[in-house]
Amino acid sequence: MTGTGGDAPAGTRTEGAARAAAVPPELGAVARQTPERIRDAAALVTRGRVFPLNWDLGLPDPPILGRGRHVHTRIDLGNGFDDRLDSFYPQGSSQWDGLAHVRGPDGTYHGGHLAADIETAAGPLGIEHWARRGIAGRFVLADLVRHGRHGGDCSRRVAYTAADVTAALAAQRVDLRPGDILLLHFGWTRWYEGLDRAAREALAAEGFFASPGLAVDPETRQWLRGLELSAVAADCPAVEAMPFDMDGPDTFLHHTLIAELGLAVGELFDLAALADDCARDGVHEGLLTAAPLNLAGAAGSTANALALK
Ligand code: UVW
Repeated sequence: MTGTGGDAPAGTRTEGAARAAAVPPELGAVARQTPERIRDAAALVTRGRVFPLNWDLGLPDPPILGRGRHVHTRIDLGNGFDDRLDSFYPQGSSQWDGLAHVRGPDGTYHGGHLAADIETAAGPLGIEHWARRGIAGRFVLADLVRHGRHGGDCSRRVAYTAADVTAALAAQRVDLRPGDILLLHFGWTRWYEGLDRAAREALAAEGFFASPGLAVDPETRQWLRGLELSAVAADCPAVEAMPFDMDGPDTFLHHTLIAELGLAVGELFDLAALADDCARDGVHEGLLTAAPLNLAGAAGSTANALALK
């Protein structure tokens, strides 16, 4: 994604490095994943089932939202192989958006940090701070294919409000608790897999094409503030409904999710098998773990996420 709107306050790279060295790393809302909550989430693993949430690294194909296609070279060593990835976008497929991904409408990043603070590999908002800690907690899956309004047809912009998600969770008889990781199943990855080449190319060419996702209305933002989640992840490209207006103060939910609340935001998670399993056994909660790339100063990472039930 390019062009998040707003002008960053001035600051040089050197000033930024000095300031960044002086401020402790920010975990944002991931700090809500306390040992007690992780222990309780682990107790939800009763069947020993593991659901990898990483989509094929080569999907979407062609890449969407301005990202490029990685080139995978297998290097023949004579006695085996190594790999090389060129033009690799860690946020091209299943991904975490880190705290440096989007700044707020006032031009500052989560915690009031300035652009100069994060233009350094030693900055307080890099994804490495989550990598060094790990992401782990109770997940709750809201199945908006089975309990929503779009029936898994992801070709239109359908905006899900707080009331919609709350109703789905009530129908599934599951609650949200502080520290949780909310998973939103819109059916986008499965829908995309059913598209032909021409339809996929049309999406890639369009930029911010239509997609279901969370609404950006005041009630939904207030609901998100009150939930005290640690993360929210979805199988659609932006968690929020697309298209959106990135430049308005109240029209881009990433402002609230990342810059204000400091949530770990997951996109293009492959939730299809997990959602099918939850529908089968009626259990929409479990343990989620993820190990973001330990890449200093990065704004995002491949998801590297597993759900366990
Ligand atoms: C948005 O930020 C809207 O999408 P992405 O995280 O894929 O850049």
